[in-house]
Amino acid sequence: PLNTFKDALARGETQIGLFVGLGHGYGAELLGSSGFDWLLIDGEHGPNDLRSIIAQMQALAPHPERLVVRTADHNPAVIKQLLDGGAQTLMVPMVESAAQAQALVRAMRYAPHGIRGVGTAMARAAHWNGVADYFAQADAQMCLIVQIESVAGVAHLDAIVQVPGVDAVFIGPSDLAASMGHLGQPGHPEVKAAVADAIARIAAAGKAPGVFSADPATAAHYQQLGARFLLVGVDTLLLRNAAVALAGRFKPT
Ligand code: 3PY
Repeated sequence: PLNTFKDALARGETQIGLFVGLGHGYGAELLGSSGFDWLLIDGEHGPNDLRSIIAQMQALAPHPERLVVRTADHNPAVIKQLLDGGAQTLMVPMVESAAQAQALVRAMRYAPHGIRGVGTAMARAAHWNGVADYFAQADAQMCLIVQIESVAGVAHLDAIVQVPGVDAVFIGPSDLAASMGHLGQPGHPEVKAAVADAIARIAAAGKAPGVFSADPATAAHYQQLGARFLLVGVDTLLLRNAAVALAGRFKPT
């Protein structure tokens, strides 16, 4: 299918999303129709491997426009397997240079534009008019979101955002805070100022800025500053907090 998430980002439409950290197809299925524009299957911090990610992609098959997968790292071999399994939009953590961004763009494209190997056992082909149609369309449908979440990444942001094939830049406030010497304080004023500056620079370059905050007021603040795709919560925290609150009503401590 054509990548309507990529198109929405290119048009500057706001996309509100949720972290999916449960690592299970059943959880992804429950969230698929929960009202969020996009869902981030977290292959970086969630308890995931390739098969659990593919199970979640299958669970989200009725909502392909909502599916974004975060990789654990920059490994092109795993990127290839995720794309063959059906992912079209990837978020890649900890990008710190234009060269790293270029390598990721190439990992997501077939020759002559990249190094993606040509698989014949691809699940994705089943959703197109055959393999030839997929090969004709795939490169153009790939959507790469790079994550900026370190002092080095922020320093090289202007070069990273210019790389053709980088569709959007997502700022990771927690890692950025740690990198700035404020571990555990994504709401620290210096971190918030750095996030605001990055949002402005990404938007000025004509790319979509994105950011995470589980605090609704902070997320709304970043949205006002120009963030166009946001993660506003985490499924594991929603489940845990709802369970604690309900238990507490019957068993006050
Ligand atoms: C971070 O905040 O560092 C993240 O990667 C989550 O968005």
